Amino acid sequence: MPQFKEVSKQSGLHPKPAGLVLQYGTAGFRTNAKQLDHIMFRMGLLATLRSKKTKATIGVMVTASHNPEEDNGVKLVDPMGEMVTPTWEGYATQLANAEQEDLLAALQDIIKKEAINMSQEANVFVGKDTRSSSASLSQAVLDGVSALGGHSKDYGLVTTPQLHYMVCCQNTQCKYGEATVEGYYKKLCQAFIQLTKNPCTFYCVGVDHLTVDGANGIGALKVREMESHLKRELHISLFNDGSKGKLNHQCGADFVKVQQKPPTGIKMNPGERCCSFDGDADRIVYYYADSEGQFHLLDGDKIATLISTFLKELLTQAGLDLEIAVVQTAYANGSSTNYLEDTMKVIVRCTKTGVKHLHHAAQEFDIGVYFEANGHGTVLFSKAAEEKIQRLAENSSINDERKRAALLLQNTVNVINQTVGDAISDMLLIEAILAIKGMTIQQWDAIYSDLPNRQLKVKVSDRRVIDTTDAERRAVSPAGLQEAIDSLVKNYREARSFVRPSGTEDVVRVYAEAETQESADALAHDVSLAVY
Ligand code: NG1
Ligand code: ZN
Repeated sequence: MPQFKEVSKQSGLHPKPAGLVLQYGTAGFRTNAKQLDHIMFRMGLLATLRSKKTKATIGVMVTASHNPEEDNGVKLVDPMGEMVTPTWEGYATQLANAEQEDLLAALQDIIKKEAINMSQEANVFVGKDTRSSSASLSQAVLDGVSALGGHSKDYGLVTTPQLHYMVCCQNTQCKYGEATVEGYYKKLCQAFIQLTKNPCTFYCVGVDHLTVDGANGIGALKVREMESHLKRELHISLFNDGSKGKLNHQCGADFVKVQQKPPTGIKMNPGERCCSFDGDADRIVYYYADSEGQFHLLDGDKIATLISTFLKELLTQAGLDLEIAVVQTAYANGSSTNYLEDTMKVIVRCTKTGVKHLHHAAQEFDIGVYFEANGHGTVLFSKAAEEKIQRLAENSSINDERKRAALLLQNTVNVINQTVGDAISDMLLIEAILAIKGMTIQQWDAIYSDLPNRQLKVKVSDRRVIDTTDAERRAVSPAGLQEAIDSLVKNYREARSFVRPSGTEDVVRVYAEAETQESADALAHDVSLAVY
Protein backbone atom coordinates (compact mmCIF):
# COMPACT_ATOMS: atom_id res chain seq x y z
CA MET A 1 0.00 0.00 0.00
CA PRO A 2 1.43 3.41 -0.95
CA GLN A 3 0.66 4.97 2.44
CA PHE A 4 2.74 2.34 4.19
CA LYS A 5 6.01 3.76 2.91
CA GLU A 6 5.24 7.02 4.66
CA VAL A 7 4.11 5.21 7.84
CA SER A 8 7.35 3.29 7.84
CA LYS A 9 9.41 6.43 7.41
CA GLN A 10 7.49 8.54 9.93
CA SER A 11 7.26 5.84 12.58
CA GLY A 12 11.05 5.82 12.72
CA LEU A 13 10.76 9.37 14.10
CA HIS A 14 8.39 8.12 16.82
CA PRO A 15 10.07 4.85 17.85
CA LYS A 16 8.62 2.52 20.44
CA PRO A 17 10.92 1.67 23.35
CA ALA A 18 11.40 -2.09 22.98
CA GLY A 19 9.47 -4.17 25.47
CA LEU A 20 7.25 -1.34 26.72
CA VAL A 21 3.67 -2.56 27.15
CA LEU A 22 0.78 -0.17 27.78
CA GLN A 23 -2.95 -0.75 27.87
CA TYR A 24 -5.85 1.32 26.54
CA GLY A 25 -7.70 1.62 29.85
CA THR A 26 -10.86 3.33 31.16
CA ALA A 27 -9.60 6.70 29.99
CA GLY A 28 -7.39 5.65 27.08
CA PHE A 29 -3.61 5.48 27.50
CA ARG A 30 -2.30 7.33 30.51
CA THR A 31 1.20 7.32 31.97
CA ASN A 32 4.35 9.41 32.30
CA ALA A 33 4.54 11.69 29.24
CA LYS A 34 8.04 10.48 28.39
CA GLN A 35 6.66 7.08 27.39
CA LEU A 36 3.97 8.32 25.06
CA ASP A 37 5.45 9.66 21.82
CA HIS A 38 5.07 6.41 19.84
CA ILE A 39 1.61 5.88 21.34
CA MET A 40 0.48 9.27 20.05
CA PHE A 41 1.81 8.63 16.56
CA ARG A 42 0.07 5.27 16.49
CA MET A 43 -3.20 6.71 17.79
CA GLY A 44 -3.03 9.14 14.88
CA LEU A 45 -2.80 6.07 12.61
CA LEU A 46 -5.63 4.30 14.39
CA ALA A 47 -7.92 7.34 14.37
CA THR A 48 -7.36 7.58 10.61
CA LEU A 49 -8.39 3.95 10.18
CA ARG A 50 -11.39 4.45 12.44
CA SER A 51 -12.41 7.47 10.36
CA LYS A 52 -12.13 5.48 7.13
CA LYS A 53 -14.15 2.67 8.68
CA THR A 54 -16.95 4.87 10.04
CA LYS A 55 -16.79 7.36 7.12
CA ALA A 56 -16.97 10.04 9.79
CA THR A 57 -14.73 12.45 11.68
CA ILE A 58 -12.93 10.94 14.69
CA GLY A 59 -11.46 12.87 17.64
CA VAL A 60 -8.15 12.41 19.44
CA MET A 61 -7.70 14.19 22.77
CA VAL A 62 -4.28 14.53 24.36
CA THR A 63 -4.74 14.83 28.12
CA ALA A 64 -4.20 13.01 31.40
CA SER A 65 -7.11 14.77 33.10
CA HIS A 66 -6.56 14.91 36.88
CA ASN A 67 -3.18 13.13 36.84
CA PRO A 68 -0.04 15.09 37.74
CA GLU A 69 1.53 17.47 35.20
CA GLU A 70 4.31 14.95 34.38
CA ASP A 71 1.78 12.46 33.02
CA ASN A 72 -0.11 12.60 29.79
CA GLY A 73 -2.57 10.46 27.92
CA VAL A 74 -4.68 10.04 24.83
CA LYS A 75 -8.16 8.85 24.02
CA LEU A 76 -10.18 8.46 20.85
CA VAL A 77 -13.59 10.00 20.32
CA ASP A 78 -16.15 8.19 18.15
CA PRO A 79 -18.44 9.90 15.60
CA MET A 80 -21.27 10.94 17.94
CA GLY A 81 -18.79 12.27 20.48
CA GLU A 82 -18.85 9.08 22.53
CA MET A 83 -15.93 6.89 23.66
CA VAL A 84 -14.51 4.53 21.04
CA THR A 85 -16.04 1.00 20.99
CA PRO A 86 -14.41 -1.87 22.98
CA THR A 87 -13.18 -3.72 19.85
CA TRP A 88 -11.23 -0.65 18.82
CA GLU A 89 -9.88 -0.23 22.35
CA GLY A 90 -8.41 -3.69 21.77
CA TYR A 91 -6.89 -2.57 18.46
CA ALA A 92 -5.44 0.46 20.22
CA THR A 93 -3.66 -1.79 22.70
CA GLN A 94 -2.40 -4.10 19.91
CA LEU A 95 -1.09 -1.25 17.82
CA ALA A 96 0.52 0.47 20.79
CA ASN A 97 2.40 -2.63 21.83
CA ALA A 98 3.59 -3.86 18.42
CA GLU A 99 7.39 -3.70 18.36
CA GLN A 100 8.80 -1.27 15.82
CA GLU A 101 9.41 -3.92 13.15
CA ASP A 102 5.89 -5.35 13.58
CA LEU A 103 3.99 -2.08 13.24
CA LEU A 104 3.01 -2.46 9.59
CA ALA A 105 1.81 -6.02 10.17
CA ALA A 106 -0.29 -4.83 13.13
CA LEU A 107 -1.83 -2.13 10.94
CA GLN A 108 -2.52 -4.62 8.14
CA ASP A 109 -4.19 -6.90 10.64
CA ILE A 110 -6.69 -4.21 11.71
CA ILE A 111 -7.32 -3.18 8.09
CA LYS A 112 -8.08 -6.79 7.20
CA LYS A 113 -10.22 -7.57 10.24
CA GLU A 114 -12.33 -4.46 9.71
CA ALA A 115 -12.27 -4.69 5.90
CA ILE A 116 -11.23 -1.04 5.69
CA ASN A 117 -11.31 0.64 2.32
CA MET A 118 -7.98 2.47 2.30
CA SER A 119 -9.04 4.82 -0.48
CA GLN A 120 -11.81 6.23 1.74
CA GLU A 121 -11.14 9.79 2.97
CA ALA A 122 -10.27 10.26 6.66
CA ASN A 123 -10.80 13.23 8.97
CA VAL A 124 -9.44 13.56 12.47
CA PHE A 125 -9.97 16.37 15.00
CA VAL A 126 -7.17 16.78 17.54
CA GLY A 127 -7.22 18.67 20.85
CA LYS A 128 -4.84 19.02 23.78
CA ASP A 129 -4.72 20.19 27.38
CA THR A 130 -2.24 22.66 28.90
CA ARG A 131 0.44 20.15 30.00
CA SER A 132 3.94 21.11 28.86
CA SER A 133 4.24 17.76 27.04
CA SER A 134 0.94 18.16 25.17
CA ALA A 135 2.30 20.28 22.29
CA SER A 136 4.83 17.74 21.03
CA LEU A 137 2.57 14.79 21.80
CA SER A 138 -0.33 16.22 19.82
CA GLN A 139 2.09 16.90 16.97
CA ALA A 140 2.92 13.17 17.03
CA VAL A 141 -0.82 12.42 16.63
CA LEU A 142 -0.98 14.81 13.66
CA ASP A 143 2.08 13.09 12.16
CA GLY A 144 0.31 9.74 12.46
CA VAL A 145 -2.78 11.05 10.69
CA SER A 146 -0.81 12.55 7.81
CA ALA A 147 1.39 9.45 7.44
CA LEU A 148 -1.74 7.48 6.52
CA GLY A 149 -2.98 10.25 4.24
CA GLY A 150 -5.75 11.48 6.57
CA HIS A 151 -6.88 15.11 6.95
CA SER A 152 -6.61 16.63 10.38
CA LYS A 153 -7.90 19.70 12.12
CA ASP A 154 -5.89 20.83 15.10
CA TYR A 155 -8.16 22.56 17.65
CA GLY A 156 -5.15 23.25 19.85
CA LEU A 157 -5.98 23.96 23.48
CA VAL A 158 -9.52 22.76 24.23
CA THR A 159 -11.24 20.97 27.08
CA THR A 160 -11.95 17.27 26.56
CA PRO A 161 -15.72 17.87 26.34
CA GLN A 162 -15.20 20.66 23.82
CA LEU A 163 -13.41 18.22 21.51
CA HIS A 164 -16.21 15.66 21.93
CA TYR A 165 -18.68 18.42 21.09
CA MET A 166 -16.80 19.42 17.90
CA VAL A 167 -16.72 15.82 16.68
CA CYS A 168 -20.47 15.42 17.27
CA CYS A 169 -21.29 18.74 15.56
CA GLN A 170 -19.16 17.84 12.56
CA ASN A 171 -20.78 14.44 12.13
CA THR A 172 -24.33 15.72 12.50
CA GLN A 173 -23.81 18.40 9.85
CA CYS A 174 -24.04 21.02 12.58
CA LYS A 175 -27.50 19.90 13.77
CA TYR A 176 -25.97 19.63 17.24
CA GLY A 177 -24.24 23.00 16.89
CA GLU A 178 -21.41 24.69 15.06
CA ALA A 179 -18.08 22.81 15.23
CA THR A 180 -16.11 25.75 16.62
CA VAL A 181 -15.17 26.80 20.14
CA GLU A 182 -17.02 30.04 19.57
CA GLY A 183 -20.09 28.08 18.43
CA TYR A 184 -19.90 26.04 21.63
CA TYR A 185 -19.90 29.17 23.84
CA LYS A 186 -22.74 30.69 21.84
CA LYS A 187 -24.98 27.65 22.10
CA LEU A 188 -24.42 27.10 25.82
CA CYS A 189 -24.48 30.75 26.83
CA GLN A 190 -27.60 31.57 24.85
CA ALA A 191 -29.41 28.69 26.54
CA PHE A 192 -28.12 29.87 29.94
CA ILE A 193 -29.30 33.42 29.29
CA GLN A 194 -32.74 32.16 28.26
CA LEU A 195 -32.95 29.97 31.35
CA THR A 196 -32.07 32.76 33.75
CA LYS A 197 -33.69 35.73 32.08
CA ASN A 198 -36.44 36.20 34.64
CA PRO A 199 -35.32 37.96 37.79
CA CYS A 200 -35.36 35.64 40.76
CA THR A 201 -34.93 35.74 44.50
CA PHE A 202 -31.49 34.26 44.09
CA TYR A 203 -29.98 37.33 42.53
CA CYS A 204 -32.16 39.59 44.69
CA VAL A 205 -30.50 38.26 47.84
CA GLY A 206 -27.19 39.18 46.31
CA VAL A 207 -25.57 35.76 46.02
CA ASP A 208 -24.88 36.34 42.36
CA HIS A 209 -21.37 35.13 42.09
CA LEU A 210 -19.48 31.95 41.81
CA THR A 211 -15.91 31.06 42.73
CA VAL A 212 -14.25 28.72 40.24
CA ASP A 213 -11.07 26.70 40.86
CA GLY A 214 -9.67 26.04 37.38
CA ALA A 215 -7.15 23.40 38.61
CA ASN A 216 -4.45 25.47 36.86
CA GLY A 217 -5.59 23.83 33.65
CA ILE A 218 -7.45 24.19 30.38
CA GLY A 219 -10.80 24.78 32.12
CA ALA A 220 -9.48 28.04 33.53
CA LEU A 221 -8.50 29.32 30.08
CA LYS A 222 -11.87 28.35 28.67
CA VAL A 223 -13.88 29.95 31.49
CA ARG A 224 -11.98 33.18 30.76
CA GLU A 225 -12.87 32.88 27.08
CA MET A 226 -16.52 32.20 27.84
CA GLU A 227 -16.88 35.03 30.35
CA SER A 228 -17.29 37.65 27.63
CA HIS A 229 -20.52 35.92 26.58
CA LEU A 230 -21.93 36.14 30.12
CA LYS A 231 -20.85 39.50 31.52
CA ARG A 232 -24.13 40.33 33.20
CA GLU A 233 -25.65 36.93 33.76
CA LEU A 234 -22.95 35.22 35.82
CA HIS A 235 -20.15 36.75 37.84
CA ILE A 236 -17.21 34.41 38.17
CA SER A 237 -14.13 34.79 40.37
CA LEU A 238 -11.54 32.53 38.83
CA PHE A 239 -8.72 31.06 40.93
CA ASN A 240 -5.97 28.60 40.04
CA ASP A 241 -5.98 29.94 36.51
CA GLY A 242 -2.57 28.52 35.64
CA SER A 243 -0.70 31.80 36.02
CA LYS A 244 1.13 30.66 39.18
CA GLY A 245 0.34 27.16 40.39
CA LYS A 246 0.98 23.72 39.01
CA LEU A 247 -1.71 21.73 37.20
CA ASN A 248 -3.92 19.69 39.59
CA HIS A 249 -1.49 20.28 42.43
CA GLN A 250 -3.43 20.72 45.69
CA CYS A 251 -6.38 21.85 43.62
CA GLY A 252 -8.99 20.65 41.16
CA ALA A 253 -12.07 18.46 41.42
CA ASP A 254 -10.24 15.21 42.15
CA PHE A 255 -8.23 16.75 44.99
CA VAL A 256 -11.32 18.31 46.56
CA LYS A 257 -13.43 15.15 46.24
CA VAL A 258 -10.82 12.70 47.51
CA GLN A 259 -9.37 14.94 50.24
CA GLN A 260 -12.78 16.34 51.16
CA LYS A 261 -11.26 19.77 51.68
CA PRO A 262 -11.01 23.04 49.74
CA PRO A 263 -8.24 23.51 47.18
CA THR A 264 -5.33 25.78 47.97
CA GLY A 265 -5.20 29.06 46.12
CA ILE A 266 -8.84 30.12 46.42
CA LYS A 267 -10.64 32.65 48.56
CA MET A 268 -13.77 31.23 50.18
CA ASN A 269 -16.34 33.46 51.83
CA PRO A 270 -18.81 31.76 54.19
CA GLY A 271 -21.96 30.58 52.41
CA GLU A 272 -20.71 31.36 48.90
CA ARG A 273 -20.82 28.83 46.10
CA CYS A 274 -17.49 27.47 44.92
CA CYS A 275 -16.69 24.81 42.35
CA SER A 276 -13.61 22.97 41.11
CA PHE A 277 -12.89 21.63 37.63
CA ASP A 278 -10.42 18.85 36.93
CA GLY A 279 -7.38 19.12 34.63
CA ASP A 280 -9.30 18.67 31.36
CA ALA A 281 -12.60 20.18 32.57
CA ASP A 282 -14.81 17.14 32.25
CA ARG A 283 -15.53 16.96 35.99
CA ILE A 284 -16.96 19.43 38.46
CA VAL A 285 -17.73 19.42 42.18
CA TYR A 286 -19.30 22.21 44.25
CA TYR A 287 -18.63 23.17 47.88
CA TYR A 288 -18.96 25.94 50.45
CA ALA A 289 -17.84 26.84 53.94
CA ASP A 290 -20.57 27.51 56.50
CA SER A 291 -20.51 30.34 59.05
CA GLU A 292 -18.42 28.18 61.40
CA GLY A 293 -15.89 27.60 58.64
CA GLN A 294 -16.97 23.97 58.21
CA PHE A 295 -16.39 22.63 54.68
CA HIS A 296 -19.31 21.04 52.79
CA LEU A 297 -18.85 19.11 49.54
CA LEU A 298 -21.56 18.72 46.89
CA ASP A 299 -20.30 15.97 44.63
CA GLY A 300 -21.60 14.22 41.51
CA ASP A 301 -24.36 12.52 43.50
CA LYS A 302 -25.69 15.85 44.80
CA ILE A 303 -25.45 17.26 41.28
CA ALA A 304 -27.41 14.32 39.83
CA THR A 305 -30.06 14.79 42.53
CA LEU A 306 -30.42 18.51 41.86
CA ILE A 307 -30.68 18.02 38.10
CA SER A 308 -33.08 15.07 38.23
CA THR A 309 -35.34 16.84 40.76
CA PHE A 310 -35.44 19.90 38.51
CA LEU A 311 -36.20 17.86 35.40
CA LYS A 312 -38.88 15.83 37.14
CA GLU A 313 -40.64 18.98 38.35
CA LEU A 314 -40.53 20.48 34.86
CA LEU A 315 -41.89 17.29 33.26
CA THR A 316 -44.82 17.34 35.70
CA GLN A 317 -45.50 21.02 35.03
CA ALA A 318 -45.25 20.48 31.28
CA GLY A 319 -47.52 17.42 31.47
CA LEU A 320 -44.94 15.33 29.61
CA ASP A 321 -44.84 11.63 30.30
CA LEU A 322 -41.14 10.84 29.94
CA GLU A 323 -39.24 8.24 31.93
CA ILE A 324 -36.30 9.64 33.87
CA ALA A 325 -33.49 7.58 35.39
CA VAL A 326 -30.30 8.29 37.31
CA VAL A 327 -27.22 6.19 36.58
CA GLN A 328 -24.57 5.88 39.29
CA THR A 329 -21.56 3.71 40.16
CA ALA A 330 -20.60 1.83 43.32
CA TYR A 331 -18.99 5.08 44.57
CA ALA A 332 -22.38 6.82 44.81
CA ASN A 333 -23.13 7.77 48.38
CA GLY A 334 -25.72 5.39 49.87
CA SER A 335 -27.84 8.35 51.02
CA SER A 336 -28.12 9.64 47.47
CA THR A 337 -29.34 6.28 46.17
CA ASN A 338 -31.90 6.03 48.99
CA TYR A 339 -33.13 9.56 48.41
CA LEU A 340 -33.48 9.10 44.66
CA GLU A 341 -35.30 5.78 44.95
CA ASP A 342 -37.41 6.30 48.05
CA THR A 343 -38.23 10.02 48.04
CA MET A 344 -37.84 11.08 44.43
CA LYS A 345 -39.15 7.78 43.07
CA VAL A 346 -36.84 7.81 40.08
CA ILE A 347 -35.26 4.72 38.57
CA VAL A 348 -31.64 4.26 39.70
CA ARG A 349 -29.14 2.06 37.85
CA CYS A 350 -25.63 1.14 39.01
CA THR A 351 -22.88 0.42 36.46
CA LYS A 352 -19.17 -0.26 36.48
CA THR A 353 -16.83 2.72 36.93
CA GLY A 354 -15.97 4.62 33.75
CA VAL A 355 -18.19 7.01 31.86
CA LYS A 356 -18.70 4.77 28.87
CA HIS A 357 -20.64 2.36 31.08
CA LEU A 358 -22.78 5.11 32.58
CA HIS A 359 -23.34 6.76 29.22
CA HIS A 360 -24.47 3.48 27.72
CA ALA A 361 -26.92 2.76 30.55
CA ALA A 362 -28.33 6.30 30.41
CA GLN A 363 -29.13 5.88 26.71
CA GLU A 364 -31.81 3.34 27.61
CA PHE A 365 -34.16 5.97 29.03
CA ASP A 366 -36.11 8.96 27.71
CA ILE A 367 -33.96 11.06 30.02
CA GLY A 368 -30.86 9.53 31.59
CA VAL A 369 -28.99 11.59 34.18
CA TYR A 370 -25.60 10.04 34.83
CA PHE A 371 -22.91 11.15 37.26
CA GLU A 372 -19.93 9.54 38.86
CA ALA A 373 -19.55 10.63 42.48
CA ASN A 374 -16.34 12.39 41.41
CA GLY A 375 -18.36 14.88 39.37
CA HIS A 376 -18.13 13.46 35.86
CA GLY A 377 -21.53 13.37 34.26
CA THR A 378 -24.19 14.77 32.00
CA VAL A 379 -27.79 14.23 30.92
CA LEU A 380 -28.90 12.32 27.82
CA PHE A 381 -32.23 12.94 26.10
CA SER A 382 -33.54 10.36 23.65
CA LYS A 383 -34.39 11.67 20.20
CA ALA A 384 -38.08 11.05 20.92
CA ALA A 385 -37.86 12.97 24.21
CA GLU A 386 -36.17 15.93 22.51
CA GLU A 387 -38.85 15.99 19.83
CA LYS A 388 -41.67 15.91 22.38
CA ILE A 389 -40.08 18.80 24.29
CA GLN A 390 -39.53 20.73 21.07
CA ARG A 391 -43.13 20.24 19.89
CA LEU A 392 -44.54 21.33 23.21
CA ALA A 393 -42.32 24.42 23.36
CA GLU A 394 -43.64 25.42 19.93
CA ASN A 395 -47.27 24.70 20.77
CA SER A 396 -49.18 27.98 21.13
CA SER A 397 -52.39 26.48 22.50
CA ILE A 398 -51.12 25.35 25.92
CA ASN A 399 -51.47 27.28 29.19
CA ASP A 400 -48.75 29.54 30.57
CA GLU A 401 -47.46 27.08 33.16
CA ARG A 402 -46.99 24.29 30.63
CA LYS A 403 -45.44 26.71 28.16
CA ARG A 404 -42.96 28.01 30.72
CA ALA A 405 -41.96 24.46 31.71
CA ALA A 406 -41.60 23.39 28.06
CA LEU A 407 -39.37 26.39 27.27
CA LEU A 408 -37.24 25.73 30.34
CA LEU A 409 -36.86 22.09 29.27
CA GLN A 410 -35.92 23.16 25.75
CA ASN A 411 -33.21 25.49 27.00
CA THR A 412 -32.04 22.88 29.49
CA VAL A 413 -31.46 20.50 26.57
CA ASN A 414 -29.42 23.21 24.84
CA VAL A 415 -27.23 24.11 27.81
CA ILE A 416 -26.20 20.47 28.25
CA ASN A 417 -23.29 18.89 26.39
CA GLN A 418 -24.78 15.46 25.79
CA THR A 419 -21.61 13.99 24.31
CA VAL A 420 -19.76 13.61 27.62
CA GLY A 421 -19.47 15.07 31.15
CA ASP A 422 -18.53 18.74 30.83
CA ALA A 423 -17.56 20.97 33.76
CA ILE A 424 -18.48 24.20 31.94
CA SER A 425 -21.86 22.96 30.72
CA ASP A 426 -22.66 21.33 34.09
CA MET A 427 -21.71 24.54 35.88
CA LEU A 428 -24.05 26.60 33.70
CA LEU A 429 -26.88 24.11 34.22
CA ILE A 430 -26.40 24.03 37.99
CA GLU A 431 -26.18 27.82 38.19
CA ALA A 432 -29.36 28.10 36.12
CA ILE A 433 -31.26 25.59 38.26
CA LEU A 434 -30.26 27.33 41.50
CA ALA A 435 -31.26 30.68 40.00
CA ILE A 436 -34.63 29.41 38.70
CA LYS A 437 -35.47 27.67 41.97
CA GLY A 438 -34.17 30.58 44.05
CA MET A 439 -32.10 28.07 45.98
CA THR A 440 -28.93 28.66 47.99
CA ILE A 441 -26.12 26.12 48.05
CA GLN A 442 -27.04 25.31 51.66
CA GLN A 443 -30.60 24.48 50.65
CA TRP A 444 -29.30 22.30 47.83
CA ASP A 445 -26.92 20.57 50.27
CA ALA A 446 -29.79 19.93 52.69
CA ILE A 447 -31.78 17.82 50.18
CA TYR A 448 -30.18 14.79 51.83
CA SER A 449 -27.18 14.22 54.12
CA ASP A 450 -24.24 12.23 52.82
CA LEU A 451 -23.12 9.20 54.74
CA PRO A 452 -19.54 9.82 55.91
CA ASN A 453 -17.15 8.02 53.57
CA ARG A 454 -13.49 7.44 52.83
CA GLN A 455 -11.57 6.47 49.70
CA LEU A 456 -8.06 5.02 49.95
CA LYS A 457 -5.50 3.76 47.45
CA VAL A 458 -3.49 0.62 48.13
CA LYS A 459 -0.32 -0.32 46.22
CA VAL A 460 -0.15 -4.05 45.56
CA SER A 461 2.23 -6.14 43.46
CA ASP A 462 -0.47 -7.06 40.92
CA ARG A 463 -3.79 -5.29 41.13
CA ARG A 464 -5.28 -7.55 38.45
CA VAL A 465 -5.61 -10.45 40.90
CA ILE A 466 -8.71 -8.64 42.15
CA ASP A 467 -11.76 -9.43 40.08
CA THR A 468 -15.20 -8.02 40.82
CA THR A 469 -18.86 -8.54 40.01
CA ASP A 470 -22.23 -6.81 40.63
CA ALA A 471 -21.11 -3.46 39.18
CA GLU A 472 -17.82 -3.80 41.09
CA ARG A 473 -19.54 -3.98 44.47
CA ARG A 474 -18.31 -7.49 45.27
CA ALA A 475 -14.92 -9.18 44.83
CA VAL A 476 -14.93 -12.67 43.33
CA SER A 477 -11.16 -13.13 43.59
CA PRO A 478 -8.79 -13.57 45.32
CA ALA A 479 -10.57 -16.22 47.36
CA GLY A 480 -11.61 -15.07 50.81
CA LEU A 481 -11.32 -11.32 50.17
CA GLN A 482 -15.07 -10.66 49.94
CA GLU A 483 -15.74 -12.74 53.06
CA ALA A 484 -13.11 -10.69 54.91
CA ILE A 485 -14.73 -7.42 53.75
CA ASP A 486 -18.20 -8.69 54.75
CA SER A 487 -17.07 -9.51 58.25
CA LEU A 488 -15.30 -6.14 58.69
CA VAL A 489 -18.41 -4.26 57.47
CA LYS A 490 -20.46 -6.01 60.19
CA ASN A 491 -18.43 -4.18 62.84
CA TYR A 492 -19.91 -0.79 61.87
CA ARG A 493 -23.39 0.71 61.59
CA GLU A 494 -24.88 1.68 58.22
CA ALA A 495 -21.63 0.48 56.67
CA ARG A 496 -20.67 -0.57 53.15
CA SER A 497 -17.28 -1.16 51.58
CA PHE A 498 -15.80 -2.51 48.36
CA VAL A 499 -12.46 -2.75 46.57
CA ARG A 500 -11.60 -2.67 42.87
CA PRO A 501 -8.48 -2.34 40.75
CA SER A 502 -8.15 1.14 39.29
CA GLY A 503 -8.34 1.38 35.51
CA THR A 504 -6.17 4.51 35.38
CA GLU A 505 -3.54 4.05 38.10
CA ASP A 506 -1.49 1.12 39.34
CA VAL A 507 -3.43 0.88 42.60
CA VAL A 508 -6.37 -0.86 44.22
CA ARG A 509 -9.08 1.53 45.37
CA VAL A 510 -10.84 1.00 48.69
CA TYR A 511 -14.17 2.68 49.44
CA ALA A 512 -16.01 2.67 52.75
CA GLU A 513 -19.00 4.49 54.13
CA ALA A 514 -20.54 4.30 57.59
CA GLU A 515 -22.62 6.17 60.14
CA THR A 516 -19.73 8.32 61.37
CA GLN A 517 -16.53 9.64 59.77
CA GLU A 518 -14.46 7.75 62.37
CA SER A 519 -16.20 4.50 61.41
CA ALA A 520 -15.79 5.14 57.66
CA ASP A 521 -12.08 5.89 58.16
CA ALA A 522 -11.56 2.85 60.37
CA LEU A 523 -13.44 0.55 58.00
CA ALA A 524 -11.48 1.81 54.95
CA HIS A 525 -8.26 1.22 56.90
CA ASP A 526 -9.33 -2.32 57.97
CA VAL A 527 -10.31 -3.23 54.42
CA SER A 528 -7.08 -1.86 52.95
CA LEU A 529 -5.16 -4.20 55.28
CA ALA A 530 -7.29 -7.11 54.01
CA VAL A 531 -6.25 -6.26 50.44
CA TYR A 532 -2.53 -6.75 51.03
P1 NG1 B 1 -10.26 4.43 38.19
O1 NG1 B 1 -8.83 4.81 38.28
O2 NG1 B 1 -10.56 3.22 37.36
O3 NG1 B 1 -10.88 4.37 39.55
C1 NG1 B 1 -10.93 6.97 37.74
C2 NG1 B 1 -12.22 7.37 38.38
C3 NG1 B 1 -13.35 7.06 37.43
C4 NG1 B 1 -13.15 7.73 36.07
C5 NG1 B 1 -11.75 7.41 35.56
C6 NG1 B 1 -11.41 8.16 34.29
C7 NG1 B 1 -12.85 7.22 40.76
C8 NG1 B 1 -13.02 6.36 41.94
N1 NG1 B 1 -12.45 6.63 39.63
O4 NG1 B 1 -11.01 5.60 37.42
O5 NG1 B 1 -14.56 7.44 38.01
O6 NG1 B 1 -13.40 9.10 36.14
O7 NG1 B 1 -10.76 7.69 36.54
O8 NG1 B 1 -10.93 9.43 34.50
O9 NG1 B 1 -13.06 8.42 40.85
ZN1 ZN C 1 -11.04 14.68 33.43
